[in-house]
Amino acid sequence: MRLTRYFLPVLKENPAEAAIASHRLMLRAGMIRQVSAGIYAWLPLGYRVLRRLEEIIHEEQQRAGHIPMLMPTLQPAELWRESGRYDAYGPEMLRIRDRHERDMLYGPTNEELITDIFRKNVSSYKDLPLTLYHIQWKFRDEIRPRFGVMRGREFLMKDGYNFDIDRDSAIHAYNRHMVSYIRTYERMGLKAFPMRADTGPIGGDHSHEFLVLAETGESEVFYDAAILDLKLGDRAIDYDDRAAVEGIVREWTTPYARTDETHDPARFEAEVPAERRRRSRAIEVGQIFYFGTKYSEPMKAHVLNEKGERVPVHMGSHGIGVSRLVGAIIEASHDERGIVWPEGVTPFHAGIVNLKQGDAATDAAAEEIYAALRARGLDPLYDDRDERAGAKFATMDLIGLPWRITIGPRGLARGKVELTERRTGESEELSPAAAVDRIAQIYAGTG
Ligand code: P5A
Repeated sequence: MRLTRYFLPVLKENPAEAAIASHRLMLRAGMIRQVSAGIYAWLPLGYRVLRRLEEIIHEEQQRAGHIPMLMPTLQPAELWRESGRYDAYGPEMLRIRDRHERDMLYGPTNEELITDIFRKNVSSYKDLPLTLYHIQWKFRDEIRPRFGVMRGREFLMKDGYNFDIDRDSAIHAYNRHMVSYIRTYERMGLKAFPMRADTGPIGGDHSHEFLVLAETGESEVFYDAAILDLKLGDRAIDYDDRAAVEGIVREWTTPYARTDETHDPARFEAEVPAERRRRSRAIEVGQIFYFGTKYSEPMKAHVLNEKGERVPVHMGSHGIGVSRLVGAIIEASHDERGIVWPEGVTPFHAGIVNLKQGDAATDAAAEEIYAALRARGLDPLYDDRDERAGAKFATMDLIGLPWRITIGPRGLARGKVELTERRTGESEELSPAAAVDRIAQIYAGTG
């Protein structure tokens, strides 16, 4: 993309309404604009990151054997009356009436809707296990929407639902979700830890939240510092191997890690040596639940088991806060100059800065590098504006692309350009071809 043809409305000043870094930087970098309290438009740069997160989520969900689909944002109230949640959900639910006076709602989550689809289409254990998921906008009329996309009213969620014949099989689905989420967050460059959590309005007796440690987080967590060393990396995982998946879950859930709702101070002290006890703020970027027959019983989602008996199906639901993640990644990765995107989620792979726009030699070199990166399947952002070098660097630093190639007349006379890493600020002089090679190598493993 050439910057002169893009839409990147960056702000020079800090917006007064933004209380935390991610909100401020998303506004300043031209990623989002507020439309109404807790409701945002995603401008092109923000939309790219959102799409990138969706791609990673789709890949990891499908690797775990989960099937993508798409349900609507609007749902009929009847389904929620069946489960008993229509009244229980309270004022957080946005209720709508259509022209036929039918009660509708903007879905805050989809347990009822997916259970209805399931019961109308599946009747035998032979069609199980089944896990369906989608990535769709949700609405929760939060009393205090704040921190930009962190606590929105309209927000993007990946929500998945498993259907299994019995508890053991459903627990395997729960474990698959935990492992696939660990991998998903790692690919996004985040350290997110599963912690024992409360089940809230979703219900059930088994739940973990995924938390990213950050001072500005809205959750309070207590954990054993041993969790900080856990890493899945690129080890091979057979998601059908129950024991192997459970082994990984055990690795991640054995050290003490709980949110304040489930925190047990006596146990914390007994289990964790004092020097490893940590208390911190954190951002909840996902949550998984096993709730058995909580929805399948009242909604009569029954299947025939092997003995020919009609039994309610065992279910769980599993969510990732996709739009919140954009904020969480920035909270975890920024400095005083702007965002620092992890390579796995960056909106553009590299920035190209031409220090002397209009100069025949630098223009030609910039075009060549731009074309070469694209030929390698990469997406560069070429700052081809007629602007001072300082302004170009400030924009690149603000929007946080991990790598920058700077082309100036002096270096070019010696056949060199400069390759700079955003995170460290370190630069190296290379030939244009070597700079392109280096960037292609860096991204070779990030999918
Ligand atoms: C699991 C999937 C559920 O709703 N039903 C379907 C279950 N879980 S949850 O924990 O309530 O939400 C899942 C994730 O969505 C994000 N989230 C939000 N993001 C932005 N603004 C909000 N107001 C908001 N509310 C929830 C969180 O990341 C949460 O973990």
